[in-house]
Amino acid sequence: MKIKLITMGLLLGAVSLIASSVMVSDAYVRATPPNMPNSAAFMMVMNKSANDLSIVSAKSDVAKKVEIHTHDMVNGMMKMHQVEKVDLKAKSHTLFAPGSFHVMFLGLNKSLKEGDTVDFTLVLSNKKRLKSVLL
Ligand SMILES: [Cu+2]
Repeated sequence: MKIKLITMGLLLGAVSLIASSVMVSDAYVRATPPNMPNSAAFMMVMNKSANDLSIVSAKSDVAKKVEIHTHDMVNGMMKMHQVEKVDLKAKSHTLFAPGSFHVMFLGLNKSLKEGDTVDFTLVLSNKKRLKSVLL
């Protein structure tokens, strides 16, 4: 079902990994045709703890720059822009999805094919790191 939402590219697969009380599930990255410089990762992030947290940055070797983005409606058009953080309210989940929050990979070091492995790290406000591996 998710694949149908993606205009270009395919699901690379999904794995979830855990760092303490925050969990990532259903993570996937857009596959890219050759010469496509950018891609994005989407996922569900669950904060199972009793504390409000936030994601403050993301890191990966797959691209020169990794940013956290969201989309807003500007003059009737969806535009994406970088955000400083994504709040993860206590005992709730936050969706990274097309048209909303996403981890943006800018300047890919290679094109991403279905079946590739992409790993990236989300840095939380409590200094903990969530390592996600997309297969
Ligand atoms: Cu973006």
